[in-house]
Amino acid sequence: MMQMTTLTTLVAGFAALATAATIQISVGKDGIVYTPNSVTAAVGDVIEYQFFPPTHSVVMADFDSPCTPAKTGGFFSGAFTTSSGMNNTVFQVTVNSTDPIFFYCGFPTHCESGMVGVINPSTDQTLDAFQSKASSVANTVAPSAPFGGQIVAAGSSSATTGTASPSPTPTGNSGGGGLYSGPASSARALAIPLIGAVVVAVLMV
Ligand SMILES: *[C@@H]1O[C@H](CO)[C@@H](O)[C@H](O)[C@H]1NC(C)=O
Ligand SMILES: *[C@@H]1O[C@H](CO)[C@@H](O)[C@H](O)[C@H]1NC(C)=O
Ligand SMILES: [Cu+2]
Repeated sequence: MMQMTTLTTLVAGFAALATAATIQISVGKDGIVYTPNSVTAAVGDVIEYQFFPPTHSVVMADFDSPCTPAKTGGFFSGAFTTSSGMNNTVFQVTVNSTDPIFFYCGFPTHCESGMVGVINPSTDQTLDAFQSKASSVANTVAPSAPFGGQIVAAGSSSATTGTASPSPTPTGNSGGGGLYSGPASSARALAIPLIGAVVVAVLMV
């Protein structure tokens, strides 16, 4: 009994360790945009927003209402004003489901001009549709204070393995459908033989 519990805990522990990934998104590094602006993430993964000059933020929105905070839940980084290079603090959000999560910059006019992004787009809820709807919004609205994530020192990832994706670049065309899934999938690929090895090792005892 005891051994079984230990085995289960071990396997679960290794699975969590090997699969949690940190996915980095640059905010304003390449102009008034997020880079990449479309990512795929698993439950438990951490999205890390890295801020560049001058002033930007990230707010979660509902698909139907771009440039306005989500009605329930969500997150807001607060406005980051960076003097030069990458800000020394980052905003981290944990992904709790694989449903699409849309976000935008809360700085006036940025959302309307296309500074939007998505985590796990679906065939019904695409970045193109969200962006196009955002372009006709009259006023970007930002919450008053940060919530829904953590502001931490850059480089101090709170993800278990911190499998940081090095300068992720969007794949596919600029149509907005490009998905990024680099280190997250390689971490997952690693997890399978790792778990297998643990099971074999325990069974042999
Ligand atoms: C990072 O952002 C914070 C919040 O806006 C700001 O106070 C700080 O000066 C920025 N750091 C740099 C190096 O610009
Ligand atoms: C995930 O859950 C945590 C804890 O409840 C919450 O702070 C965070 O905002 C959630 N993430 C998203 C993307 O809603
Ligand atoms: Cu912005």
